[in-house]
Amino acid sequence: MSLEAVPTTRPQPPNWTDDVLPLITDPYWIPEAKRSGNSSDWITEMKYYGNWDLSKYEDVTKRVVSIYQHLRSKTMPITDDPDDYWPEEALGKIRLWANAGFPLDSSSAPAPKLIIPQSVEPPPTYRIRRDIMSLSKEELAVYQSKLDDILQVGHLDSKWQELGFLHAEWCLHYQEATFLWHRAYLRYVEEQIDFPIPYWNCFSTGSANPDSPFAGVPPVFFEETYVSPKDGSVRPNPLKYALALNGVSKDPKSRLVTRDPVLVQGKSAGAGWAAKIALFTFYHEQMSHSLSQKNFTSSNTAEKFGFPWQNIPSFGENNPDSNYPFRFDFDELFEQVHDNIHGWVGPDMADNSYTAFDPIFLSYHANMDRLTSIFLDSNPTTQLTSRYPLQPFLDNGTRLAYDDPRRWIYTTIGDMAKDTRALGYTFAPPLSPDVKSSSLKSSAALFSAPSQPNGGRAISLPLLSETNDASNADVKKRIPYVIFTGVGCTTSSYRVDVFTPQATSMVPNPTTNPDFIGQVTRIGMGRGRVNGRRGPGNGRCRKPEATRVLSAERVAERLLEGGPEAGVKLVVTGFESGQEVGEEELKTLSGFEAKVVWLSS
Ligand SMILES: [Cu+2]
Repeated sequence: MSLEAVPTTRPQPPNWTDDVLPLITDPYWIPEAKRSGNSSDWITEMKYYGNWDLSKYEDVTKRVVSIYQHLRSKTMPITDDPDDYWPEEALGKIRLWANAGFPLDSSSAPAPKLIIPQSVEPPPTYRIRRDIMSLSKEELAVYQSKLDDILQVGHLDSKWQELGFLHAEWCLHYQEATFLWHRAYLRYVEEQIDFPIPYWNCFSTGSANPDSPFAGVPPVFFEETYVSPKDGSVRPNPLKYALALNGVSKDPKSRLVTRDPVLVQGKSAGAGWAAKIALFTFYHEQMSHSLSQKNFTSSNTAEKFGFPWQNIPSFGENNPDSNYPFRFDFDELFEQVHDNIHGWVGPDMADNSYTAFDPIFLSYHANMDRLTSIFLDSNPTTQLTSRYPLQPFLDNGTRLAYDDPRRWIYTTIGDMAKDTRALGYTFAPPLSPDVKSSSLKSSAALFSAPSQPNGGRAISLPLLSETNDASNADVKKRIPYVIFTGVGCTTSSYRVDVFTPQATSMVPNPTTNPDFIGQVTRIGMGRGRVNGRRGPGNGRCRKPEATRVLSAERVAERLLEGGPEAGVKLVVTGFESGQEVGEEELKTLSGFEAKVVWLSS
């Protein structure tokens, strides 16, 4: 290692007073509004953790190597916001200052000595996925031009069409791989466009309030034009004008992707808008419920992956059936609400074969990926089936192979379950904050509170006689859940609205109808590229063994009034027809029967 750091070419090395202390007390790379607050937080934290003062010359000189190493490896500062990380330029100042013998101010004579060698490792760079609502017009235009010029969303025979089919024909659903498969997909798309996909935070507090600018799908998806950063020309907005599957939308009148008319109209839809946005009250409850679980998954795919050990509190030779319950795990509960929001956006987004042709899909999934990473960070002892291949992705989702028979070369669940920074990206915090979810740790809190190893949470389906006995003195302390079992792939998409047995109104509006319990959306896998050639049951769909769970806590009193056997009323609506599905047709489908169970809280 040479002494290149010694300031032979510079008249003055950095000194503490003019150069180093300001990095700590007035970090120039942080937006001005947050600067002094962040600075005093860093100083307070170091006083707390190490009992030394980051703003004191003596304390910093004594610990400079360790401070530099922690700053550069980004374990300091403790933050959720990648903007807080020290840039390479600021780190260089600290290094040169130390190697010059810690000059106090511009009058101190340098005393060169190598203390911190220049790093051989390149500085880590991440793509930072930002809240799409926080991007300026110019920043958005860069993203729009990538979709326009590289992916060519308006053209057949384009990368965009290939990506849409890649999702339609290879994606995994109803299993632990779902969100990690989609992580690889997003990663691959980002590699194509060399740009971090901005996320649509549908878990923001604003998204459930019809008057908030955060309600509904972000406005940029409905804008007519954008200004190309390449040549300044005004062009059709690719976030709106994307060509649907083979140029035919789920709504066959359109060549372009289509969305629910209420979302297109926005606030001018009046009462329809308010009712549509009000559904996010439920979606947020469902998301919080899934994020508050302790297990990512249980190996209920026992016949494939082994024993469902996470559900079993103690092993015995006669484990009762009730130890093998429906699952209260992150992956299934999160997929359930994920399906609802797909259905909520409408025609193309509501069908699994069509969905990835709508650019909303990318921003929507970027957010689901963000929430998945929050879950994984909050539950660092999560166990997954690490070796399961996520075809057709290779090399952490950066490349594809569609027909290579070597299963071991593909990206695996384990590859995708890593800290996203190991995969080259991270997230900036949302503009409207996430709905509070008390069990979640921010990644910053992880440093201060070592996580408990989780042994899994056993939630078993109690015997019906036990749960549905309304005379049981305990019942008031229990929470009712509406459970659908035997859920699997269907060809078409359906919306299932759930009401109390006394319901007289079948309007699915949570604010006006006290008998509305909630909604389950079943996203159809579609028929795929050629009618009839591909559909559910081609081997990518598991046996119908998933469950869907709605909390009915809000209507507990009314369910009790209805008597223990009363159950719930369902209205099933087909997405394509917009019509209620008759009983005869329902009998041919699996997973459309609900039961109410009362579980202790
Ligand atoms: Cu999805």
